[in-house]
Amino acid sequence: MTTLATPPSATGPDRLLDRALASPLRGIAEKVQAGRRLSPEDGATLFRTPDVHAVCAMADLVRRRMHGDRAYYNVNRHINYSNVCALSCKFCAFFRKEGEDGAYEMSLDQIRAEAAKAAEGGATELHIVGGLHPRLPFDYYTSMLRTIRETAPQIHIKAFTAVEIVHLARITRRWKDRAEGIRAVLQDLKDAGLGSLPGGGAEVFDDRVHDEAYRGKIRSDEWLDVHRVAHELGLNTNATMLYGHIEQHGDRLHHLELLRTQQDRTLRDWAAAQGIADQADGAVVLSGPAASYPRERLPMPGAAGLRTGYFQTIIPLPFFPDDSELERLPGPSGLENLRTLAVARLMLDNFPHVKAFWIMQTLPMAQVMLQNGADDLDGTVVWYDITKLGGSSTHQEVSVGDLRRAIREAGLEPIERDTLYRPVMRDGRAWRI
Ligand code: V47
Repeated sequence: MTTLATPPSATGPDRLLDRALASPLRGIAEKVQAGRRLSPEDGATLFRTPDVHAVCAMADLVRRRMHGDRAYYNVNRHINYSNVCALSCKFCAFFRKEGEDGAYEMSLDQIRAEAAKAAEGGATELHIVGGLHPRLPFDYYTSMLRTIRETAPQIHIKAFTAVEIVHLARITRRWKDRAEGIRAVLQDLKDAGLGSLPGGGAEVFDDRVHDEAYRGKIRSDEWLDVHRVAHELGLNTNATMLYGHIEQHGDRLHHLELLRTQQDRTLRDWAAAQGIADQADGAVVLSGPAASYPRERLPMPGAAGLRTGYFQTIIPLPFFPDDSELERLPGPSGLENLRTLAVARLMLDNFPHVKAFWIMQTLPMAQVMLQNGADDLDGTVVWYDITKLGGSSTHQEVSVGDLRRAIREAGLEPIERDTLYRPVMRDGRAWRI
């Protein structure tokens, strides 16, 4: 039996990993142990095998290598500034057309009040997204950011999906030269106070699924371009994957592959400065045994040799069918959620973090995921309009105590982080990095 280079875990998955080493998954388990990149064929095997526990054990090994016994949460607030959207994505139950019952847009005064409440509650982050509003001018978005900056100067603003960024480039007629248009919009938003981009709007990078379920939305190349330019401007970003609707496992793997390839390019110089060896095809793998990382294993803002932003976290989002045009579909099962998160951890070997977004996974399920590849639960959230658990209101809040307890019960140490995953020192509502 091979000995692991990592300390044994309180969660006891080593026994399960041994099982993977002795099973048809042996070839994959050996690669994971050695820190070699998994191929799309390996990913397909991980989705196919009945031995979900072995998949999860390998994901847990990787998580422990990257984060030891730490797991993260943050104190944040989400603002969905408008649900009016020019698009009509079939999976979405959030959007309304202008003038339709329930359509809204928040005024700058409402935004200011939300920012003040967030600051009073000790939040370190505002997560802001909305629909593609056909009439709000660009000035609304920059004023929103400046208003928040004035009201709550310490709070990090993570705002606007790549889809909104492209919309803003279009309404300001800066879309002719795509990369330059994106850059100009992002630079204006950054000047007004934008701190990072959330991972939304990616859905699943596949043209067939795109045309059937979210026609009219930006495609994968545009989504990836926005994030690439954001990284060039020094902004960190996240990535999501919406699964469990009309896509197939192969589509999920293709999605993960595109993210992984882009992150390789982004991290190449930093990895060289860290003495991290390139693998075949320039792969930068961050999930190997400790000996592969003579200096830092994970990128952090301001690190030596890091001149750009990067993808911080992947957030697998399980499809919620309720009230959407795809309501006939069942949505993914609990086991599928667990497996997809574990596969994302294993395939995205160059993404520092994997988030189990408790709002969509439920807190009990997100807690289980902490032992199966996830290292982050997201935050206190407070209001969330995009998806609601059967019949619940948009008020969806957990306390810091709930999040910390969930992490402790999973055998891990809860660490409050800011948006960029720096540990937060807190004294009540006051905090510093
Ligand atoms: O882009 C919409 C998804 C996303 C449904 O970056 C749905 O830290 C499931 O991106 N069922 C928004 N999902 C959420 C998001 C996010 C969440 C938490 C953290 C971060 C981050 C980002 O929600 C949308 C879309 O993909 N979504 N409708 C639905 N019916």
